[in-house]
Amino acid sequence: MSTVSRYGALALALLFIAPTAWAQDYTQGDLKIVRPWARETARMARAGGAFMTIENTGGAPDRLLKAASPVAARTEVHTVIQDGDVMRMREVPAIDLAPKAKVELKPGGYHVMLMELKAPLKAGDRFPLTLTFEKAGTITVDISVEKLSGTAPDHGKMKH
Ligand SMILES: [Cu+2]
Repeated sequence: MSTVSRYGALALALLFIAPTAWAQDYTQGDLKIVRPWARETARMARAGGAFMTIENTGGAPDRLLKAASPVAARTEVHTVIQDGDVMRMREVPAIDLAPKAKVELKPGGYHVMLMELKAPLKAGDRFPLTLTFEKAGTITVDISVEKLSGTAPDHGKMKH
């Protein structure tokens, strides 16, 4: 099935569930991708972060190598490091997924950086994100854009 028709079917299915019930998990080979989401961005922001938990249920290590999305011209895999009293983002070549490990991509830590956004990400929107793993291959997940309360770092404003 093509990505386009899969998303068409997904959009149709969404008509029948309440938005608050949205919390789709995905399985790809030995990997489970739990609750993929992105933070709403400010109106003029050109970058945003996407987050999820990736669980490796298998007995062999895997790695998240890259991500891509039609909402961003460029996508990188980032971590956040503390540099004095400044938090900075760094691109990483991959995120290691050890056997039986659960790796959380979250604000202030690992994230998928959506760069050169074509439009701001608005709470309630959804968009596809394609993840490429070394062993498990490629999977497209549906990202739900959410408002983020609290003081988690705003990835659109952080230094690189
Ligand atoms: Cu980043």
